[in-house]
Amino acid sequence: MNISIKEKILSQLINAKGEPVSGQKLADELNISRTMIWKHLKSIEEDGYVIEAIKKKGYVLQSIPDIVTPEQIIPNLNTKQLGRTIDYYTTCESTQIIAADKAREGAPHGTVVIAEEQTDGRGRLDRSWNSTANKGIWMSVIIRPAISPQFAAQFTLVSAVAITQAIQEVTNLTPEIKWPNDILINGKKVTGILTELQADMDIVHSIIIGIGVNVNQELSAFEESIQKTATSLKIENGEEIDRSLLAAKILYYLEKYGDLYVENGFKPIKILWESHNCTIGKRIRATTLRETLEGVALGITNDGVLEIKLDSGEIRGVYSADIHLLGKN
Ligand code: BT5
Repeated sequence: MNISIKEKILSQLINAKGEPVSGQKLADELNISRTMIWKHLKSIEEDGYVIEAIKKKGYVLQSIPDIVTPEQIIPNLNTKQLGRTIDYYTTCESTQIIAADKAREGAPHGTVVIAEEQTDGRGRLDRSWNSTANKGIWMSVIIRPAISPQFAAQFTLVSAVAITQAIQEVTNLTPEIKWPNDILINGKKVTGILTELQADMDIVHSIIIGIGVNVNQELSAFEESIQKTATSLKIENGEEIDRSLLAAKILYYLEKYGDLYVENGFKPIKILWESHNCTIGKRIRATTLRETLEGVALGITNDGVLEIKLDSGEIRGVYSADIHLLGKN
């Protein structure tokens, strides 16, 4: 892991939780002069942090900016590999496009591309994804699991479980997963996941997991066309959420469940997924690229395929679809 001196200083200030950090101690520990420490502190202040110098005691971090820079995320991070390299943008077209290029260029497992704003955020099938500046988590995670391509789609379900768990822990809200890639709160979409694959016939080179979480938006921030179907964590619980903390938690659970999946297969993930889902047992309409099916969602198979019992009694498995919940069975 390559952490810059500036990141180390910031990390110490954050970890001190409001207590002063001695300039001399920092200089000794990092083996640099007090003047260099002072220069790094100025640079940290330029990023929006407010630091107070208390005579004879040291530096106290008074406030942190609401940004999702590596300096903000990494101190909250409890992972081995995920998020250890973070490529940060104040604005970009789509983190997914940048991550795809980086993956092709050989970026290591766990590399994250994150932006404050996307001007051309993408959903599945080239749909667009509203990505208001400074209000959400718009990130793409490059992973390189040793699995064959046919199993890659299951990482959408692994990711859904991880994000649900992270949201639950940071907010106390209870999100639900709508198969395959939506996370809902009170029936409205708070998160979308876009899983893309770079592979040969029999080997996965990388999976790029695009994660969009609506965090601190007001309803008016969404385009009118989705104001009835979208929501944010702030709308649901009335509080601003620390986006860096949530991003770090998502990466933590993504690593934990990703590893669990690679080591033990889909079974343990399936159990977690089922406990958070709001699709099974419901009457649904599934629109695939080829057809529209209506019936009752019976469950997901050990491959993550959704099984639907049609009114004719026939049971059909769908690999990918848009699901409309029609209500109780
Ligand atoms: C998704 O597609 O839900 C996947 C979204 C993935 C977004 C992330 S952000 C980081 C990374 N970089 C990217 O460029 N993308 C990924 P899908 O299931 O196709 O849903 C798209 C539909 O959701 C749209 O057609 C709208 O109806 C709706 N929608 C768009 N923006 C939304 C938002 N912010 N919140 C809720 N719904 C939204």
